[in-house]
Amino acid sequence: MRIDAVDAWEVLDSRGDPTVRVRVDAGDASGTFTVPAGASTGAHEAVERRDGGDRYGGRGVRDACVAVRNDLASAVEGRPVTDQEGIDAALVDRDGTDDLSTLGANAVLGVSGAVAHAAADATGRPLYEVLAPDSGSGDLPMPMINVLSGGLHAAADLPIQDFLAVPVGAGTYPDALETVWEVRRAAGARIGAERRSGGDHPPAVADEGGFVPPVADADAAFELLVGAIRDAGYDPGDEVAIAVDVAATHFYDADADGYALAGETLDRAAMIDRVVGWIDDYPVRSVEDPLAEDDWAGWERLADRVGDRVQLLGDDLLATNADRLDRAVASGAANAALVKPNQAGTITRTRRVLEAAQDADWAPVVSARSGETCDWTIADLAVALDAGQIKIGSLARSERLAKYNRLLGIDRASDGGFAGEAALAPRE
Ligand code: 2PG
Ligand code: MG
Repeated sequence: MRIDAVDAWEVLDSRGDPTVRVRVDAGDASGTFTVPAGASTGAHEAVERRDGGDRYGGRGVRDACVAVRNDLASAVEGRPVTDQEGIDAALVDRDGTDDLSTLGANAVLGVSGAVAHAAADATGRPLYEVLAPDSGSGDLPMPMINVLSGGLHAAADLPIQDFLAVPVGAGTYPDALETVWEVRRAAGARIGAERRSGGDHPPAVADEGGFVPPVADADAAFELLVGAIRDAGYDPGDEVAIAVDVAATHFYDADADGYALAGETLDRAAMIDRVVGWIDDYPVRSVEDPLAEDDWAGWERLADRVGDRVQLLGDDLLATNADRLDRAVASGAANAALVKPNQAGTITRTRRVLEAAQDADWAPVVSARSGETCDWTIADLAVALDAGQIKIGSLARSERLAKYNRLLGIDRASDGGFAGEAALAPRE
């Protein structure tokens, strides 16, 4: 079945910002994909194209949609819709730059993702099978689920971006969701009880559905989450562990060469000590972006100290970029890689980075962005490539639940194997 039409138009995402939606037609089959967008974006991501100007505060994507229709469509029309690799190569070639800055990574990924969905429709198979290697698809991933939000995702005083629960004691994917639902509810009750109004109304939520906690320092947030895990009846550490996305790039002050954390600026050594302190004091099992995206020396030093005990997860550091992953593996700067399709720019590039992480015995974690739609492609990607872990946000807001619920459907339709705690780095 060959591609005979490609269309693109502007829609609005979960923050109400414009984003690119692409539809690919191949005979009677079709597929649609909608591109996500980050807020705490790294400097090394493929380049998202925005219109600038007055429309939508400069965040319009009409030019990216025009690029799909005028430049990318002709690169893929006539090609077999199941040739994802060949199509992705043609898309990258048509852009002509490594970071996809000519036409825009949001234009390129839009087509790449829609092709995958059209291939699923054309072959009558679920997306997680179409994206899987010949050996077949993998297990349902262990989710790390956002409970408390700060940083660039919330109008909070807390500079650290995400405090997440990892239900390491859960034996199935549905159990994992139910466990964190209880923890999240307990966290909401604690926050509600501290507010002057008290009562039963749930606290305000941030971009990814996490609660905005009334605390400014990391220790208070860790204590709140540990307390919520206990309130929910779980053992902190053995049954529900903590993951944290420090997102340190976004409070690193280049002029001071230091980390500006709630009223103090820490130099690299002090920041490393601070992170090690959190790992020692709380049941922290995974730490994402504890240092800034180009602080390679800091990452290596931290990995030397704690890389055999906890998952050190590179997001801004790696930017789903094959060269940066190679460098990090060679230098031992981390032991896990966040994998975001829109950092990479095509499905094939995303797959290659994920597989390179697996080959290095690192743990890949497929991740949503803070700006999303009800598109659930990453759920299928995580199962197809047996990623082992997924990060979608909290158990609230439909753009998050669309993906959690898609995984419940895959669990129902498949054998329901669950990656479980063994998916986390460091690998035994
Ligand atoms: C991150 C993501 C998702 P954003 O930092 O990991 O939480 O945020 O999409 O804003 O980069
Ligand atoms: Mg991150």
